[in-house]
Amino acid sequence: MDTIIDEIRDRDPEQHEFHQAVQEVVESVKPVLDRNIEYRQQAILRRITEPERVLMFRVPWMDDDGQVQVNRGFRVEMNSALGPYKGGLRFHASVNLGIIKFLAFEQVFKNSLTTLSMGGGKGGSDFDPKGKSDNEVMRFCQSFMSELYRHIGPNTDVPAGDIGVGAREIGYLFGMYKRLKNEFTGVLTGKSLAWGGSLIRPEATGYGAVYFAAEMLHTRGDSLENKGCLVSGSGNVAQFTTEKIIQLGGRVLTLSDSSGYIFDEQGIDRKKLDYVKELKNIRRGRISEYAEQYPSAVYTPVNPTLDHNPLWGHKADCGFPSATQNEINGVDAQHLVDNGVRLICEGANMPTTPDAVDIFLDHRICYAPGKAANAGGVAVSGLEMAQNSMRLSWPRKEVDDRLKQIMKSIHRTCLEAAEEYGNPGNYVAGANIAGFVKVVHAMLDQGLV
Ligand code: NDP
Ligand code: 2IT
Repeated sequence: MDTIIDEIRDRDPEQHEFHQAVQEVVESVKPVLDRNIEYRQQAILRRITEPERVLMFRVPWMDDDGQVQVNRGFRVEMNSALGPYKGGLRFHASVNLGIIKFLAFEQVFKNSLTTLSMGGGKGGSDFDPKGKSDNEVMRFCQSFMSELYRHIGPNTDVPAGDIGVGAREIGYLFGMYKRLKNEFTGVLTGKSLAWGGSLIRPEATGYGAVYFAAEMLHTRGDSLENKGCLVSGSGNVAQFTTEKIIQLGGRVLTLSDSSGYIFDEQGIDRKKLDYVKELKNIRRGRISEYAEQYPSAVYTPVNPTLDHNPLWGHKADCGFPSATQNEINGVDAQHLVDNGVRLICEGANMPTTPDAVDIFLDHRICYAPGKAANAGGVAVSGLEMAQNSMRLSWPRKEVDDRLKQIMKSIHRTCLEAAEEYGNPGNYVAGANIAGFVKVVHAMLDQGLV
């Protein structure tokens, strides 16, 4: 196994996030490989870590000043053993091939855990939507889709949103696909309700993460009632995580964006959350404005000279990292533990560095990795695909009930797999093993392809 990780590092030395994601999965599944000699004979690890297809393309577009801009587009089709490639698109200046590969790799196991028929993929661009006009975003999306449309389809590869891709971007992308293919199909998820979207899809990732957290606490005879919670991010996942925590009686104390964070000692209530939604989704403003609106809050800008993020230094019972990868490092994890944190539930993908994960596990914190805890988003995307295929829409309660059931079932599956392979209570081992085993069985059934 060490050889495989070395090979991956030597082959693509700059893909640090991908190495990190692979290392974690490979370490977790060692007991599975030890029990199944066939997996080694069939070179399963080599196959599962190599994308089935990688697309990279030029995305030229014209800005409002008439200047030509060129971005890079990506789609990594990682694994189709369980169904069509499925996973979001991320538009963010930091996007590169290593980040998209790590996200596509995680997506394979996450989608497997949902039990729906979805393979894993991820895409995106280093385009930064911040500060761009709606027209610029539309021209970019149209150019992006004018290449991507060749490679996707409702039974081939079904993209969705992620950082920087929300309802607006999905609309522009869908419009261009429809024009190019002359087809109205469920080729993207996260669509608006009026034209094929599913109720609860916008809420699903955040709600699902909180359902998962509630399940973890339940195993310890506890609940979210009166729990102080630190939430990072202020986008889709953070907003609906906050909404569900409030509904379940918890208190959210923080939110952030890439410029800084707010700490509101009185807690973020429904009215304040409505303000955040309007600020971030409609005005596309900055979280610093929250502290101008509500004097109970203090805004702290990002300080790049610090070796830690002060958001995680506040005393709280639960942490819900919901912004981006590697946002909790070892120093942050130690601060959280010293302050008595009981639960960390990852709304974001891989927000915790490996040394920080070790600190949580060593201290027996309830720690839920993203591929289990944030699977509610892609699960409801799967339900959107099902509704599109039937040309029907289910009521809100039906989708929410299915989401709850799926999160409960993922929670149980993680615990059972962890127990079966000698690591009881460890959700990292459980999620990786359960997700992996199902994909591997399908790969073996389907032969060497
Ligand atoms: P959004 O674009 O809606 O929000 C992202 C939030 O995180 C913003 O507040 C953004 O701040 C902040 N952020 C982004 N990059 C950074 C960074 N490098 N440093 C600090 N803050 C940052 O995205 P989502 O809420 O959809 O995604 C958040 C996380 O959840 C991601 O890790 C994503 O992969 C994951 N996820 C999303 C799912 C979904 O259904 N949307 C499903 C499962 C996981 P700013 O406004 O300054 O950019
Ligand atoms: O990381 C993720 O699971 C997502 N961004 C959602 C993917 C999807 O296809 O809904």
